[in-house]
Amino acid sequence: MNKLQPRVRFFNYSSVKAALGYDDTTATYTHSLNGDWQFQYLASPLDIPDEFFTAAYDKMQWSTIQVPGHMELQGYGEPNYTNLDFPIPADPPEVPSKNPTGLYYRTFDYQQQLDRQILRFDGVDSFFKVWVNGQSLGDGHGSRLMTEFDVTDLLVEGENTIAIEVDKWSKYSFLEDQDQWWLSGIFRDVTLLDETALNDIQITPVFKDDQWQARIVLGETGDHFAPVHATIFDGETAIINTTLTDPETMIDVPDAKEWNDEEPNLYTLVLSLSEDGPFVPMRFGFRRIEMLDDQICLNGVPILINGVNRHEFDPRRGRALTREYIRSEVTQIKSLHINAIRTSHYPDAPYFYDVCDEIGLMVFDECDLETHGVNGIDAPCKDPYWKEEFVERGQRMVHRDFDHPSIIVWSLGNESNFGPNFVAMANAIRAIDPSRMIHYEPDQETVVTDMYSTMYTAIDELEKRATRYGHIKPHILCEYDHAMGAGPGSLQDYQDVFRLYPGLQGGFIWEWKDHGIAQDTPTGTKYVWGGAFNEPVNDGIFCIDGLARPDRVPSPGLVEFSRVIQPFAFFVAQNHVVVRSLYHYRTLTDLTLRWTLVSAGVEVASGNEPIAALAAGRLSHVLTLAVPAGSLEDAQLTLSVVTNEAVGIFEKGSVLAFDQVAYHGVPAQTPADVKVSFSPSKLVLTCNDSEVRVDLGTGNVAQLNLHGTSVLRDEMALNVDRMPICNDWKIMDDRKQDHLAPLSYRLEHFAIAKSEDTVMVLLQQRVKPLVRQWGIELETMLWISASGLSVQTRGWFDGEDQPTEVPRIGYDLPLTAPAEKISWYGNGPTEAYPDSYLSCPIGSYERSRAEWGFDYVVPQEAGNRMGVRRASVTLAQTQTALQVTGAEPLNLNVVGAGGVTLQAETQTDDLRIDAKVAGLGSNACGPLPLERYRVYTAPFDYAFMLHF
Ligand code: IPT
Repeated sequence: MNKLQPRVRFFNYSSVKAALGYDDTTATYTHSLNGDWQFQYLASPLDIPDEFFTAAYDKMQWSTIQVPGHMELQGYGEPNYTNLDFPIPADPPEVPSKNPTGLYYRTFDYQQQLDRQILRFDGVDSFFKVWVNGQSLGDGHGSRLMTEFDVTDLLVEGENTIAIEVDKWSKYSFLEDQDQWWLSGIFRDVTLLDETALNDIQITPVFKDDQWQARIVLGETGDHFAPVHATIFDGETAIINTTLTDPETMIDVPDAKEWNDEEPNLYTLVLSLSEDGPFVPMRFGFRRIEMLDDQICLNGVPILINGVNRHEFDPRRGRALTREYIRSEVTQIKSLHINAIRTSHYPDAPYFYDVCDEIGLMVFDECDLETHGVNGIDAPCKDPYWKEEFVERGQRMVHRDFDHPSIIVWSLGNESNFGPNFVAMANAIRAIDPSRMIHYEPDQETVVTDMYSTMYTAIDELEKRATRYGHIKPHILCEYDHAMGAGPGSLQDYQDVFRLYPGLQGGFIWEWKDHGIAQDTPTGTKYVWGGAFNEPVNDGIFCIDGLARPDRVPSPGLVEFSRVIQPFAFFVAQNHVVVRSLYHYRTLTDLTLRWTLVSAGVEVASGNEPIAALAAGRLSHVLTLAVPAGSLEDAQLTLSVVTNEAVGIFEKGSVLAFDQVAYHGVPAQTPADVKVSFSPSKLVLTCNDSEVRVDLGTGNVAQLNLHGTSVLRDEMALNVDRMPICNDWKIMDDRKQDHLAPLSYRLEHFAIAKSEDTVMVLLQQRVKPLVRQWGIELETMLWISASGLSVQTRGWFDGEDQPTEVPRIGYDLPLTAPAEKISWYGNGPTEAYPDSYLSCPIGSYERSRAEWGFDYVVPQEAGNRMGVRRASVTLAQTQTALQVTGAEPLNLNVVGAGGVTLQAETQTDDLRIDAKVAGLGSNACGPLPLERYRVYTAPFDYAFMLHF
């Protein structure tokens, strides 16, 4: 009867100024009951002495305990770590009669200030009963949810008493089986609040007709709605002043600045029933979450979650976190470029969301619900007995946290199977708040959820799912790259697929930090895991599986994660650099590119280049680094983006991103005049008297004109097939099924960066075979400068039916005239393949077309040259020399048009520049090439240059 319906968490302040300060620890009408309480620890609730029930508290024996805090971390009982097992019989809803129980008691002085008084518990684990001045107030549960009681009729002026019984185990424990230490007690704030009739505040930002509005829904106690003064502040400035005469009002907010995780603009609504106060502030932000083109979008932009799962944990205080701890931890997370947090697996302390709102993190707010240890056929989610409890847990979370802009998704819980109680819970959540999306991983068919969610999915499996055609919901990895001990590996590989596939919108690493409990020893602090307290059932080191140590020292894996998700990407060719912003919203001005060139460990040159204002997702200009001409041995170019001014939490001089690339040198600079022009179907790039044309349909280089001579007969395109050799015959039927050739090409996206003498074109292409569903995502950078056309390509195979191997990966250049003469520096003089090249030492060689490929009696693939550093191919007729160099040794071949054996009579050739070429084997009668000589459909990258 005294228990309040779920509502938002708010405070009354005595002045507008104090309200805008938003520090509830100083709110006049707020009386903290935190601090030392009298305490008695019992083995069971059956042992509670009569004096407790008769309020004869001074006749009882008391020790003390700190509130907030856990009993087990203050000498009462011991922590127990389990992942999914219950350390009690899995016999819901029954709990053992031996059930550690804490009795809490204190007095407090109180003078009435406002109409009604509320007693608020932010977190008590797991079940409690309360008495005020000896009168029973009721009970509470839902360990990480807020419980409030109306105590107006129970308080007296002057001294009051409050007594609380906390049971460690309750039937609700079966819904709170999260992978963490079992720690009980009053572990979050206890507060007495003076309030007016104002009872609830829900603010929903609404974007309509290009205009932001705030929908304000207020709750009041009593039968009539009393008008409420409402002022919206932008910082300290009142921008809207009005009186709300209805429980629901729409307020237009012209020119509202949007909230996003990069630019977390906040507004404060200050409400009061009377002009003299008290004043209730509520922060909010203008942002919208919607599904556009099957992607979750924040303010119209698809999100990419680079997040962590975060448990609340302090190695000395458990889940009883101080505000300082929360702020410093969340700030640390933000400083590492992490942009999202899943509150695994329960709603966090309220202050956490204030910090996320303020510094900009996207939050998946997860309900306090995990039934891992009892997830069988009679899992609680399927049992009507638990239905109401499921629904209420959802409602309590959503009501408490309704106004936080950082929360973009409600998560129904973790690992609790799927069934009708979740359907009811999701419906109840949508009824309160249709403005956010719903997540719940075990809902694998997305019956109630807005997104697919999986855990620890392998990258190839993700690619398969991502490339399924048809309109499907997006995919989020609610947990991936388990960070236990050394590792996790493949962070960049995950990042690559997140960035490649629109349907993959990122994920949350499991998990942010180890939960080792601190123990002081004569030699210093050590951190212990499950079993350290001789728990008969425990899961050992599974709680030591974070990116950071318990003391928040970043592991190498965390440093790596931060590097992988850094907000800038670098593209480099020789001494030309393009920086790309990977931010989604913010434009950054005042950035510097800092660079250092080191050869054999010795610095050769360094410098700073200003980067002009860089909008989200955009490329910078081509920045040219002043390095001396000539080639360098064993050289690395290290680049970083540094802030010239403070940006959010980053101070002036912060390194926001860095990269290092191998550097081979630059030729003496010749003046170049580079121009870019478009026709509807072509992009034309000219440099002095040479020209490169890119087809805007396929994304391939369609023409290369060297000083007035066209060298391409057709598009230069990536291919993966070669003419079969005799040793392929047993696998040819399978290979035909893969339809390796011909391939088709589609340009998906391109961007251009330019300077006076250099242009870079970034191309994203989709390459597909006929018939099949597999494909290659290709990202290619074309650089055009006085030196020539530099091609840098990265590719990822995908699709459910993708072949596991191909005979080669590389570009075919259909030549306008036969290759009359080829000279090269590399393995030679004859053909060489990875499993057959010892007779071909590296050297400088020259061969005519007729001498190029071995004339096998049965026509087949022939002629590959390996280890090629540089080559020159002279075309017949024009005598144009097409010069090729590779940053790394290349494969080079001249074949008949379309890849057939060179023939004297056809005289139409293709030049092949391959990243990878498969070995030969002897499978005509013997085995296939050894594994190490095969070309697998793994991601690849390579680069070469065609000189002007
Ligand atoms: C997954 C849990 O969701 C998470 O809480 C944690 O326990 C993690 O495992 C292991 O550290 S569930 C697992 C069955 C994949």
